[in-house]
Amino acid sequence: MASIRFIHAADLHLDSPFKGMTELPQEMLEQLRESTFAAFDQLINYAVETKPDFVLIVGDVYDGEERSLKAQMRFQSGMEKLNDAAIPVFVTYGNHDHLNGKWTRFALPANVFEFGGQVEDVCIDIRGRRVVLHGFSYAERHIKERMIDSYPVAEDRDVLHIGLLHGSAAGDETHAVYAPFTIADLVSKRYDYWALGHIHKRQILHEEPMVVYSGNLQGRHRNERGSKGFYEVELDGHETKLNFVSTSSVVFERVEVSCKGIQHANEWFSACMEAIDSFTYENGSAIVEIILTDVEEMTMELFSQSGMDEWLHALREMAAEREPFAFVQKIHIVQTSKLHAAYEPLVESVLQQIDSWTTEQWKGILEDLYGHAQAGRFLDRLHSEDLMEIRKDAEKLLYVEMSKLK
Ligand SMILES: [Mn+2]
Repeated sequence: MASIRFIHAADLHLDSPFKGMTELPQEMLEQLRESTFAAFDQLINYAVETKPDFVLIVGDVYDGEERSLKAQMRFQSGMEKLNDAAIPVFVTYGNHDHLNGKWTRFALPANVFEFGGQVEDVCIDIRGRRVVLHGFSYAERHIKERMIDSYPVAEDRDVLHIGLLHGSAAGDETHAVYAPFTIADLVSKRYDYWALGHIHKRQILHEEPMVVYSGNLQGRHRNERGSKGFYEVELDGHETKLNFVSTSSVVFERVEVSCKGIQHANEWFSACMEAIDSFTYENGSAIVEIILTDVEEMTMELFSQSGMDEWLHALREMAAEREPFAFVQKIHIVQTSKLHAAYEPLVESVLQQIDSWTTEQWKGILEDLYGHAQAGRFLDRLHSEDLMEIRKDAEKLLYVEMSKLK
């Protein structure tokens, strides 16, 4: 039977205020404050050009429960473009734009279906194929109950079922847990695809059936790093194909700069700018944290000759002249010798663990990689020098990661 193709997006957070970013020069701040809209426009343009069967938006269209007039106006205009292109849109509202908020009313065009406060089903027909969508909007900000229990189990195998759910896995302590579920709960509903929202990090929780967080369209702070966007999904009832489409107009990221052999300030500025330029060349405008690695005594001495604030401001000034823009939010120093003292016992215990692995255990550990249908063909056999190299890399990685914990 013919396949269907749709867009799975979530967490647009239109009109995010980027409150903590006031250090940015005016022009950059304006671009950043426009970024959630720019990302949304990318989504709309992509849909108009590629004409998917429908678009799903799984919660947090708006950043605030008052749904700013500007945000609604821009959303309205996007929905009208999709209406003109005859593309249906299915929207659920999340904890940020729950139904109990107060906002200026707009009437969205006829192509947009908004889910209400209880789990409901919508049947659509795509080229003779029946598709049922199941979802709900947040009736109020804090939905702590297991909404998953209200989703019906799919009985009819010739119909495609898609669940829309804005919430998080029970027991996830990194986010406020709303509308909690377990992966087993989702799988037990026998749907063909679960379109999740709420967690801003893009991730696939389960395959067959696919359980997917598309992540947000645009990063909002330094903990929402990397390229952001939505998934284009192709479903035929047997196979699911996912295509990630990037929309972020400003990327948050950590950029590493090796300070090996650096003795003079100009060498340091060149090393940083080279790293920044190559990052923005690939990713466009960016807000970066610079992670200085391989910092030896000699370079520490250089840094001590001026205040760290001065280094930061001088580097910001240099980066500000670039197009696409780069803003250096922070500089972290990973000083090789000092770190060793503080983290040595911890790293040492990990290295001892690595050293204790037999050849058989190494094989087991690397099995996924070597057994991979595509990647496996490109890998050489591992020699003992390679294992030593991996051990060294692991050591370095541990120090770098731990230095970021401060
Ligand atoms: Mn959100």
